[in-house]
Amino acid sequence: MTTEHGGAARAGKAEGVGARVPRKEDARHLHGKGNFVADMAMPGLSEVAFLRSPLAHARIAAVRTDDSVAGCVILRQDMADCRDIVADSTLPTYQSSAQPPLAAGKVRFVGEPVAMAFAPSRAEAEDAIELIDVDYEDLPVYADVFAAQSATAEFVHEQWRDNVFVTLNADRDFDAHAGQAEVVVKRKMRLARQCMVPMEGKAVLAHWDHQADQLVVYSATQVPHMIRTILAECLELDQGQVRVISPDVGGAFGYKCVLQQEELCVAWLAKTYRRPFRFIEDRREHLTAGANSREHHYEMTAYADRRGRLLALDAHVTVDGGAYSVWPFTIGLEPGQAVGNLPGPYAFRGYRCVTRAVATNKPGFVPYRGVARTGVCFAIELMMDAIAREVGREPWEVRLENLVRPEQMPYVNVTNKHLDSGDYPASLRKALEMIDAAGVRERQERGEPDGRLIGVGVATYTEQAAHGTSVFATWGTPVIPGFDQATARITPDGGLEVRVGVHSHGQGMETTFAQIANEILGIPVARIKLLHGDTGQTPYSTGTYASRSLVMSGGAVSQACKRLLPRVLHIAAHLLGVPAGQVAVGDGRFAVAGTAERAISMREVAEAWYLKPHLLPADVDPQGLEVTVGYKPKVDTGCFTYASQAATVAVDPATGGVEILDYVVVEDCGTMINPMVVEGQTIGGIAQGIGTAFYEETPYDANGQPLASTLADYMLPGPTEVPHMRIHHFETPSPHTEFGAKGMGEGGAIAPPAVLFNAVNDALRAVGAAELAQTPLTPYRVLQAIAQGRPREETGQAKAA
Ligand code: MCN
Ligand code: SMO
Repeated sequence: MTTEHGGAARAGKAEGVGARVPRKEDARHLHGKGNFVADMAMPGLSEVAFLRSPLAHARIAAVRTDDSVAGCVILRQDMADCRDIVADSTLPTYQSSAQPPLAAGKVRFVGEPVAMAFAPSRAEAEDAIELIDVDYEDLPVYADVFAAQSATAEFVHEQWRDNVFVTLNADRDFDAHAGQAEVVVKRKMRLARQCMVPMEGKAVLAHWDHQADQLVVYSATQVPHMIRTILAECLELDQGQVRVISPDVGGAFGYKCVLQQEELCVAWLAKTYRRPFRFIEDRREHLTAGANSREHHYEMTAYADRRGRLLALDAHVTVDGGAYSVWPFTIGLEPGQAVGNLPGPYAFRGYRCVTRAVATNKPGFVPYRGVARTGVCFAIELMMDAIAREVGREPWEVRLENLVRPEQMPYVNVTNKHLDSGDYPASLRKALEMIDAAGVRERQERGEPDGRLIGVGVATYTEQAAHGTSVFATWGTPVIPGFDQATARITPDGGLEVRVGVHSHGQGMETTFAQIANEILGIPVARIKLLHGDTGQTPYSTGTYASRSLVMSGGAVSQACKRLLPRVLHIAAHLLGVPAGQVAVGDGRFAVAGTAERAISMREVAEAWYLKPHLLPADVDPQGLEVTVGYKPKVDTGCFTYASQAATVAVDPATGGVEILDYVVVEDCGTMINPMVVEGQTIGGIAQGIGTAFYEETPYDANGQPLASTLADYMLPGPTEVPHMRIHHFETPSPHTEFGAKGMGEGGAIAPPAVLFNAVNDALRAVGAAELAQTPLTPYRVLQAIAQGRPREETGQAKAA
């Protein structure tokens, strides 16, 4: 059942599930007391700098190092005991790339680390780098994904048969459904290459703990346990000899869910020299040599009836994969997500899709908030608007013809996604009401006094979240997520420690997971401590990505607390001298039902177990007040959060400038643990989506040189570009998860490019402009679109009337 509300705290839930509890983690950040890798001090610490390739594709002919720095400069050949990073998928056709910790033999992108130097300060390390001389021999550069795809020799990876990492094909009843079409609509779309630009870049500090005989790695990572696994493998250490701690992390967004080369290099230094080393990525390194994302190219053909009902879709998706496949998700993740999620919230039944990930001479492609779904939402939602134009209906009317309806739920779609619950059409109708689409149409009729053009755009999307074992198994990634575990331990004074293997780097889990525990055990949120991000203290988890932490680890927290509850009640009942069935829990106290005055505290129960065992019942559970429980949802194909977003924009036809006048969201992530956190996540995601839509691009020239190397040329949205957003919630519980909650951390970032392009294209119809379909939507491109007018040959009728 879908319930609807503005996100108010539910009655009677002071701190539990559904309450707007302020985030516990904010105080330390607001007071500058966070603990980031760059804050750490350690005696004898060496800082590391990397010599990076100035060329995109070249053979390394010779390297000469000045004698004065010989002892502190490292090349690949000095690291014989360090393995390359190999991230292979078992998908058919997959070609394997081995990424060396430092380039060996040749370089494959500008910024690829070729050597590293260490010194007491970063400045001295950079000076040492200056004293290394490398002779390069140019190789043909693949800066364009289509040129790379058709190359016949001198591939990015020389042993390959071509430059294609992997090709995925889907064909579900395409011909049968396409054959019924009355209207055929073709479009091309493209998303630019982008960086992630978290406030904190890569950061890693590693040292050898002689007492524990362990390599200890502090890394700004989302996935500490996986980093431990792969570092041990690459460095040929026992896993027991490696401890990875992810401290405070200044945003991650997917950039930090993979093993980074520099992480491996610094860990190798600490293992080899048995002393501390650190690397902090600077902004230029991030923008030029850090990972890339988002670059997808679409060629779409829609087959529809005259009402705009989509019958079949034919898509070619090309992903510019960069030079190396990243561990553990591989470059297979992006095409895998694209081919599977392109149908989005729609119910059509004919589908054909060819998706390729192609190797080019650019940094590797890394998951970024939304992972392919930002691209596929852009493609399918622009297509919906194009169909609407073709059949002469409103874009929302066409969507309402196509959205999966609530009575069809649960719905298995054309790519076998198990859409679990929700009312997609209702979310769209509500968004239209909030944005006042009818009012915008009237305004367009009247015209604006300042001569600007008004437009309205919508997009509806699904966010597959917390997809688990079976989904990753089909992608054949080196690591497949399974059960997530949580440990819950009541402390001797009646507080609670919760340990999870995921990591919170802005998502507010220190608060929301405490709310889950509070819901079950009644312990105040202030007295619940979440321990996360330290492999030495927490149960294994593949970590935080795919909006999975709440469903998976949060689900495990719920289960662990539920497991503790009867043990606590049993002791409490004994202390109260009544049968366990008569004891009720509330606010960390246990009362005998019906007698308010007979109650004891959690502290008294905990004290009995830890400090006064002579008071315990004879049949007390010897496992005590600590438990570790593993959990995954009943169905592990993921839960599907969805939302409709809508915007009104004003376009200045003289300058090409666009202003967002209004932005609304109607989202449904099932039961919300904390509506305020959900809104914060949504707003942050939308800010990033606005960046994708209007500003962000890492352009490369024909030589593979990155052209945006500072924040003056890599544009980000700031406070003045991000409008106030109005958010409305639906809550349709997922049938598969604890509390019916669905993951939602990425969702905000999925729809904005689609919403804003549709809105701008709607505004520009008045002047007969060409449709814009390439991010970022810059003023220059708006003016170009106006100048070009709409290309007629892009559309046509399938059958003569
Ligand atoms: N939540 C809730 N009720 C729900 C769903 C979620 O209260 N029904 C809360 C959760 O308890 C959690 C937060 O919302 O506090 C996000 O939960 P979830 O959707 O499980 O996502 P994850 O915690 O797994 O976070 C990962 C996701 C991803 S994949 C990216 S990318 C991303 C994102 O979250 N990166 C972020 N949000 C980010 N936010 C910040 N500040 N920084 C990042 O790097
Ligand atoms: S890009 Mo999020 O870490 O899945």
